[in-house]
Amino acid sequence: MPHELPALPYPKEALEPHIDALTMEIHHGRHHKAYVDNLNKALAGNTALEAKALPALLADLASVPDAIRGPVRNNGGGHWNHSFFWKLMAPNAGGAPTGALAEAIQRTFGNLDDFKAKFEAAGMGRFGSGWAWLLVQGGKLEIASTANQDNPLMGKAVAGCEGRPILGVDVWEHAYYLKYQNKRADYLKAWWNVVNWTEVGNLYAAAVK
Ligand code: MN3
Repeated sequence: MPHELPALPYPKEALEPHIDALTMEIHHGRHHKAYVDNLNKALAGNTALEAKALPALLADLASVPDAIRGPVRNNGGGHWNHSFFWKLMAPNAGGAPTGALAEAIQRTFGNLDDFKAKFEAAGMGRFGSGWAWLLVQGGKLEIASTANQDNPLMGKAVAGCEGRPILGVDVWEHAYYLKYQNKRADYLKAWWNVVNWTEVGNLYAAAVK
């Protein structure tokens, strides 16, 4: 099987009380695992596509045969998005970005609080299921949101936005319902307490290099 479920980079209870252990266990062990399994199932027998790295596969969905394009988009997107998402969080994290990323946020959004408000609004504004993103496009920071498991790697024609994601939050109900029920706004506010700004800063540095 070409694609594998990555281990969580911390124990499932490590993000308590902001993200509860049962949510992490189900989100990683069942939802993310299902994306990986279904991606492998969709690609089975197509050795050229099986050998392709996931970002390259998502960046060129047009080259995927019609019969499996939908499953590859949904499950390949789901696999990439969640692998990315786990690394953006850490225990004892939160706080504020530093260095070049902090300066870019200030330059683009005025200050960190205004950035957070706009990012939360992108998450709140996504009807149904999807993601909110902070991405680098043409050297500049942008906030975007995508539906379902789409992401900016898929390009504007598919996902409605493009660029290199440096932060992303899952606003599917499965990401927060057990603890926050229908209160997506409360989840998004609490989520800042687990954001791994060191990782986000590294992704920013790589994206503007
Ligand atoms: Mn999810």
